[in-house]
Amino acid sequence: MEADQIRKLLARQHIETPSWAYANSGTRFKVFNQQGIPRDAYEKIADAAQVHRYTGVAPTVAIHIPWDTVDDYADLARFARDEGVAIGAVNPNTFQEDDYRLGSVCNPDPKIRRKAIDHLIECVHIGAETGSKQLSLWFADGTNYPGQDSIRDRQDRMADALAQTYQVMTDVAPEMTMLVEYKFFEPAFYTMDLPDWGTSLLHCLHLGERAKVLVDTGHHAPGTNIEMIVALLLREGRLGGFHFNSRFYADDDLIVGAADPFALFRIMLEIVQAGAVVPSAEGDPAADNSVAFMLDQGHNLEPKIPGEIRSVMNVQEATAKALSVDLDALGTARQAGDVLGANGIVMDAYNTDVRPLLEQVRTDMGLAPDPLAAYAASGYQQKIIEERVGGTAAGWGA
Ligand code: RM4
Ligand code: MN
Ligand code: MN
Repeated sequence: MEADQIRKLLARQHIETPSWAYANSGTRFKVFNQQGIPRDAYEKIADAAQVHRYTGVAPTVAIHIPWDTVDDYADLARFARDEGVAIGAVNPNTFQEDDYRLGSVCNPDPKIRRKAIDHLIECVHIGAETGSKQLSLWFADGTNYPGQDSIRDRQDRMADALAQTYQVMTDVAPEMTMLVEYKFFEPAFYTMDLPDWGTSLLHCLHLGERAKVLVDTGHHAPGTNIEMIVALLLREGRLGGFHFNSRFYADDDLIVGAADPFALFRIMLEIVQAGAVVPSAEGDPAADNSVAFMLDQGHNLEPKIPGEIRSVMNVQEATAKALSVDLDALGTARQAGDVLGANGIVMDAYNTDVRPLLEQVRTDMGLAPDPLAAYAASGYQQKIIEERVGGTAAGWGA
């Protein structure tokens, strides 16, 4: 691909940040409190807007309900617009109440299932009100012991809950896509009701075209070849999006591209080869094969806004490297059975320093070439530390 074409694609890439990345986070051992943390959804969006201001490619922010509950969602969407961003994926939360001890939509008790499904439907309405394009579903549902519950009945309950929600989405939010996330273990350890991409895909196939799989890069067993999953889902038109983060061991939710930038590059290369870096037909959701790039991370030790800026830059660097692969030469080498040649072409691109290219992209967009330095010089961090005194800092309740 020509350099100016690469720069154009990079300028159009869209990487969503999560509202929860700006809140206090930690592990089950300790949540560390930082200064200047947002107290509500409005302040989280203001912080997310900073990431977009300095990177130019993070124009939406995902919300998590009830963490981001507000009285007036239209007002929240208006506020986001004034800040230069928009509301991204709406993430229901069915994992933090005592009622959900035995699961939410897969719970054996129909009353609890009803409550959980109603919450999913509430989130569809919030999506419609805020102009969100995605309903992003992750379930903590599962069992801890053999015999605890019927694996098959739980699948039926999952299918029913998804179908009810999909129906409402079709009725009231025609622009939304349902993203179905999976996770191989945790919090349940014997079975998770959506443990892998195959299970998510099976449910999506039953639902309809606007149900797609969400790949959270931290939700696989160590050593899983994630780009293989990505290639298969892209081939079926069912890769809805990513939750990017990086992991050393489990669901670490650390900065994307930190633990294994090569894996991130390999994933992006599959997306580049499928032509799915940016929407193929803007305005026409049916013809759109692009995937939603979303971050799902927490910054337990490092400051939040710079942590998100770094993460966006890491995704950009992996994308730039993947776009730099000479696909014509790669095709020729593959056809000729030139194993070393083909691998060499991919590795050459991976080993290219794309930082000057990205600086150029930012300069072309009217931005400072170094987003982290520009943010540090802006004084925003000091301002929120001074202003956000009193109230309750947002965060995990650990
Ligand atoms: C889960 C999953 C979800 C995210 C929550 C906070 O492990 O990754 O996507 O919303 O964590
Ligand atoms: Mn996730
Ligand atoms: Mn996760």
